[in-house]
Amino acid sequence: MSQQGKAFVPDVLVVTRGTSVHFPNRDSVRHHVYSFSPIKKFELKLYTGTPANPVVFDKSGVAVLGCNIHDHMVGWVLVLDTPYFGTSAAPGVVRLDNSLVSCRRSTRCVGAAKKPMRQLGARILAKPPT
Ligand SMILES: [Cu+2]
Repeated sequence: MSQQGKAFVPDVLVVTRGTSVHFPNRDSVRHHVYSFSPIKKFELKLYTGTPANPVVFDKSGVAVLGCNIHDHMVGWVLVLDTPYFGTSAAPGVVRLDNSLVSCRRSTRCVGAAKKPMRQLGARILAKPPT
């Protein structure tokens, strides 16, 4: 998940539990990325380039990321126990095999299923606030 134009790109990153995530800074200004979320608390203090060590997301749930320098920066890492997931583009429809997951009011949403091809198992796990 990079920092580009003083924003997290992508703004929502979906990974499976145990994934290592790098946070390359593609801006010319320094960023200070942190999360206080219970599933993963970490801090990448003022840096340029790519920090040597990735952040390992070893618990499932949602980590909300911010930057100490740029208060408007916000990103979400959604950590799932299932490899079957999709993220939407606006206006918020996710296609999981034959099933559709939609969220009406948010611009982005994430759908996940425990098994593929099972519509009942699909559900919206996170809706970033608009
Ligand atoms: Cu920043």
